[in-house]
Amino acid sequence: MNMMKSATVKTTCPYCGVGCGVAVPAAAPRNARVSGDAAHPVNRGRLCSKGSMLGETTGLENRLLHPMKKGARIGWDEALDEVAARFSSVVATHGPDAVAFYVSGQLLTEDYYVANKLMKGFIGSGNIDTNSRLCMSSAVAAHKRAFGEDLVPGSYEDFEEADLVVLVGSNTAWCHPILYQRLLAARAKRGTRIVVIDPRRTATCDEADLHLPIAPGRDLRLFTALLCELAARGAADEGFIARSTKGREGALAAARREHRSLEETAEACGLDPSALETFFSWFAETERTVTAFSQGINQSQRGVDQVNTIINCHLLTGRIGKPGAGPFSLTGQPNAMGGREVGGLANQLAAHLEFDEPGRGKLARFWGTENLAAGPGLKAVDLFDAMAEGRIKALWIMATNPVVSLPNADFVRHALKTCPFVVLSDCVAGTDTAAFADMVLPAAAWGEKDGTVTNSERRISRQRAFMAPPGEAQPDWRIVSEVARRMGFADAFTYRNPAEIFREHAALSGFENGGERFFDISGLSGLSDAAYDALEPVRWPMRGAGGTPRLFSDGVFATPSGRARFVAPASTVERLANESAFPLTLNSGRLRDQWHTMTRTGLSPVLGANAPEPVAEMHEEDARAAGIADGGLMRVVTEYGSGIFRASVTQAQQRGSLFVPIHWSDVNSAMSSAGRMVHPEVDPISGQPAFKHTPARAEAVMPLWRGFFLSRQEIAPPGCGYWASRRVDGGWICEMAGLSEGEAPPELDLLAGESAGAAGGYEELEMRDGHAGALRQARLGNGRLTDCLILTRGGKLPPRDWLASLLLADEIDETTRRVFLSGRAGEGAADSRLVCACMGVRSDAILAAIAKGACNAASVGVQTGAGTNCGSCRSEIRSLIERVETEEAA
Ligand SMILES: Nc1nc2c(c(=O)[nH]1)N[C@H]1C(S)=C(S)[C@@H](COP(=O)(O)OP(=O)(O)OC[C@H]3O[C@@H](n4cnc5c(=O)[nH]c(N)nc54)[C@H](O)[C@@H]3O)O[C@H]1N2
Ligand SMILES: Nc1nc2c(c(=O)[nH]1)N[C@H]1C(S)=C(S)[C@@H](COP(=O)(O)OP(=O)(O)OC[C@H]3O[C@@H](n4cnc5c(=O)[nH]c(N)nc54)[C@H](O)[C@@H]3O)O[C@H]1N2
Ligand code: SF4
Ligand SMILES: [Mo]
Repeated sequence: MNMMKSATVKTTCPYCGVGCGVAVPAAAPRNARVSGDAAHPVNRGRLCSKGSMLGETTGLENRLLHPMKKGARIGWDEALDEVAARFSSVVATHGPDAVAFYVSGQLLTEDYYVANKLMKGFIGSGNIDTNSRLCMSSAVAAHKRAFGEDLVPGSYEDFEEADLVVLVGSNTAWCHPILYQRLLAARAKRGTRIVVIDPRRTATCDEADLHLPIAPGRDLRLFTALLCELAARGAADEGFIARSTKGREGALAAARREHRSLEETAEACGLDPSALETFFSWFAETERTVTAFSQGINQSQRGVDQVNTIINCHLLTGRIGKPGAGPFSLTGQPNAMGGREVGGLANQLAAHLEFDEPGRGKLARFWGTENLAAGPGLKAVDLFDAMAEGRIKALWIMATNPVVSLPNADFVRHALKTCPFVVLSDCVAGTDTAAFADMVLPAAAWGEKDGTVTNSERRISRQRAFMAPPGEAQPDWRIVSEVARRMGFADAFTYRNPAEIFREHAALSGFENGGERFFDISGLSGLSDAAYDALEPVRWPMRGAGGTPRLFSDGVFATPSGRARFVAPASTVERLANESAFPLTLNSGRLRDQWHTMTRTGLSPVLGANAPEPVAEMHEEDARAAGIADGGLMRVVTEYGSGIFRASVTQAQQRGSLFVPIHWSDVNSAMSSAGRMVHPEVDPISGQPAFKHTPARAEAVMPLWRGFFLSRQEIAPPGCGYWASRRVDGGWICEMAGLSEGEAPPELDLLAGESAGAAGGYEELEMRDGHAGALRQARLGNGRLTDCLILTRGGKLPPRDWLASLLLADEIDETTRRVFLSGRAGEGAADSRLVCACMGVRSDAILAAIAKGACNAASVGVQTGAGTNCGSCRSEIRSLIERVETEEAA
């Protein structure tokens, strides 16, 4: 009878804030393929490449299975006792503010709630901050200033019901792919205009009616000007302004001081005046306008003011709380929003209560504590500063990798070394941060734990377990509760399951809430365990039954007066021009197929194929000036650190700007970690780092030798100046280059060591050409390729795919051996790369389809399947078509 019900487990994707539903066969083995949940209102069955490949990342390959102390396995009891004892003793000796938690928008709401309750409610310090500080805190602060509470007004339907969608500082096509696909599908029907505001021409620009390649950091100026122009063009909604807002005159007066003419603003923003005029007039004339923004806005020295200027434009035009209209903060992590609901940021309390009265009093009563933190704790960057000064003596990090993701990352490493006791809870072993932890605790991972997450449109969805945690891994809420008990707070942490925690969280949201806090999900506080298990995705607020797709439709906001506030920015004066030593602006962000520090997506051969190496993008004139060649190596240098990247010289990048991906770290590369180079500048209000705008310079790097190493076994760091390794089908591949005389070219024996699985010994193949500095070595075990090394001083290297495919072959035949040794390895094999990760289609297949007459992405899709799932690769397919057309024309 229950067959249908139990045949699949429905859960939510653990990656981006779109929050797609995922369906997994019940009792599926590890690495089972997942599919989209056709019934989930967010994605209706679709998944992007990362979601589609979840099955490739749920193996045990890199899992942390046991509690470890300084590298040695210990028992759970011992580990929990020690964590509790160390934290208690620091609190007793130095006070509660000498300890801290640094947590993550990748925790489930229940985990997060318990961690926040322990620190703020019972240890009694505000020192719990989260990586959402790096991500959403500017939007949070701006929401509070404008709306009186951290509220995202709209929903995804608004993207579908809008006539103009402005995407600012958001590479939606890659970072919120399924929402982007919903937008494109709606646009095919209603002809929605899309404007993208981004210094780079990203994949998101491909479908845009207008791309404004704004100068970095000038959005404040742009939206200040927009406000003036909207007023001048008669777009103000006087009725709404009078009824529902405050402060229009002040904001407009301040804006008018900055915006004198369209030409002047265009010049300041580095934009063509006619393009700017188009944008202003489209915005002025389109009632149904959504302005969606993400890290290009938030991660800026003026992030909060920038978000408020965007909101100002929507308040002036009354385009908020209506179908197809509103400012929309795109959240990054799967539970960025849920973390804010439970008070994960150091400057707020749980359930949207503030550090004031009556907020503190209410929370203290609800939790029954006398120890509630008196005031806000340290924000992430300040927290690590305090640590370096010796003020934080015990730190617990959960579900984040700060030595990679915080700015000025080498300083973060130093701060962690200074801290006497560092605990890390992670599901993966050997992350970059683990090297700095005294104790690592094995957390249950996605698919093994139960709880809820809230997506960008305030939608609460269940994550459900479909596998047992491996080894001794435990869900985060239980680990934290156990430590709380051992610190003497047993009565407040009696939870037996996540449903109990959720009920308490839901009850708190309604506690002494006479409607002044919009965050209210008290309608869910009476869920039975079974009802919690069966919970369908629902959007808050939810006071009784049914959710709320859109806020503010009655024109009432969460401020004491019920009116929204226009906020005049402090001033739009831009940061100082870059000094001559660092004339470029270093931007950093995401690639289509990787998630942050790659601890999970890095396990997937498919996801690693589209962007196999860390690439820095730059404009051709900047490249020429620095002597940097497309495809060569380059060094990016800032005041804080440097990194080596493969250069991509591209028109997509504007002059004066560099872009690097954030995904590489010391675990998978020599020196390609963005965080080392990022300055520690933060927004003065939110404390969010300005990740997008670090002054930098670029230099050419001339390798003495180059090559790659392919192995069936995980590759240890080869110790040369440049390397980057990744998973391929059947093994690993590592790109390498020697950058200084001291780095002798490696030999296969040294790199490979003794691999397993060659009972009868190895057969070795070798070709050396001392003159050309060429070396080709391979080892075969039982006839199969186990490792191979190819090096050259100045020559060409063979296509990686051909060699990598040999790892899968059962036998390497005579012809293949001869080809390998002759140095013509893979000649004739096209250097193809994976374009469509979902359907596994490579560029050679797409080129073949184009040769057969496919002239647009749709017909390539019909012939090859490429681009027919999540669609994020269609821009790459179109560039292949364009390339062929240009070549044919030439
Ligand atoms: N594939 C993938 N998707 C993800 C993630 C991932 O790791 N991988 N992470 C998730 C998370 S946590 C987040 S926060 C989101 C982030 O999602 P996004 O914010 O869309 O991603 P980013 O690449 O960080 O930055 C967006 C864009 O801001 C632009 N930008 C830089 N400076 C400026 C500026 O001064 N003005 C303007 N207007 N734009 C500027 C950059 O060029 C970049 O294209 O993605 C989520 N989705
Ligand atoms: N230069 C630069 N830096 C940036 C950004 C940028 O644009 N540029 N963006 C910033 C932003 S927006 C973000 S959100 C951050 C993200 O940065 P991080 O949070 O540091 O990145 P992740 O790799 O997602 O780290 C999550 C960690 O949690 C672990 N994990 C996964 N699931 C669980 C779980 O259930 N429990 C536990 N305990 N652990 C788990 C993973 O293995 C991983 O080690 O990076 C920030 N840093
Ligand atoms: S868009 Fe992709 S990464 Fe984001 S939730 Fe959906 S499937 Fe996951
Ligand atoms: Mo983020």
